[in-house]
Amino acid sequence: MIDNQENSSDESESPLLLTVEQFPKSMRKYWRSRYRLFSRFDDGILLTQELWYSVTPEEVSEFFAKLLRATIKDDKGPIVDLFCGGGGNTIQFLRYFDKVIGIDISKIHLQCTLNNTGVYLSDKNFKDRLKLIQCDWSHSLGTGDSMDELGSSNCQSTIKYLKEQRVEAIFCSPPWGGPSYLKQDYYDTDNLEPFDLEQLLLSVKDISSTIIVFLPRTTRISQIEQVTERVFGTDAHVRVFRLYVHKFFKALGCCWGEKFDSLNTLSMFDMEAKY
Ligand code: MGP
Repeated sequence: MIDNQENSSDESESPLLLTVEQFPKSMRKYWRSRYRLFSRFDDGILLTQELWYSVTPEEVSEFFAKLLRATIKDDKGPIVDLFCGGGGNTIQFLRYFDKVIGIDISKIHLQCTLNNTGVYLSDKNFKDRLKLIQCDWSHSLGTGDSMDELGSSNCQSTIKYLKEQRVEAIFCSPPWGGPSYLKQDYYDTDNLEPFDLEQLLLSVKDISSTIIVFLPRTTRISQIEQVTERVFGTDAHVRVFRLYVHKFFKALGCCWGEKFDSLNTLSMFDMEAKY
């Protein structure tokens, strides 16, 4: 089920964080938001410390899944959830699409994704529709540390596989560098991990021409536009959604690709999907 593409040791993985007693004080707000992150939290959701602050709130994940469903009429290939983390987005993509590929550097994140997807989907055949791949995306541009040739070749074989799948869309929710991004007035997309926004777009644009990147709400639109021009040319444009949860502005959803030009967002409102 989980393709172990890296030979990473589990010792560096962050442990599961499951009860309020285990929470550092600075992170209690995430515990209070647990049902906004996962409405079915009590049914067995598993998250690590890193996942608590980076998982996409369910309302936003469902918005992304509906947005892609409204954009992609006749899907033949899968949706890729790059940096799938705790699986919040993967779950919603599986509700609206037949096939999803989740990719993450961390084995424990992939295990959380698998577990959390099982909490939501009653269709027990979902495992046939979901492929999880452990891959360190920092090797995707072939510029990674040459000492780690194994990681590099594993990442290249993942990319080769993705190109064969005719991926319909690639959704990226990369690490922003932790919650401290909120201490700055503006977020600089050069601080994204494993590399900046320009490199991230370069690393995915040959896998699918339909791309979404989830970014901090404090990112300047002008920076997103400049990167768009550098990667896709002067005629290219990006569609940016401001994402709210219970009226609070949480993040930006940035969409690239011709398919978003003709998108009718009204069609998203009466969509229904399976659990
Ligand atoms: P937040 O950054 O803690 O801001 O989480 P919040 O809750 O608005 O803070 P407040 O103190 O102003 O209330 C907002 C959302 O951003 C989270 O639920 C995640 O979906 C997302 N998010 C936060 N971080 C640090 C990351 C990250 O590193 N990567 C990704 N992909 N998403 C993140």
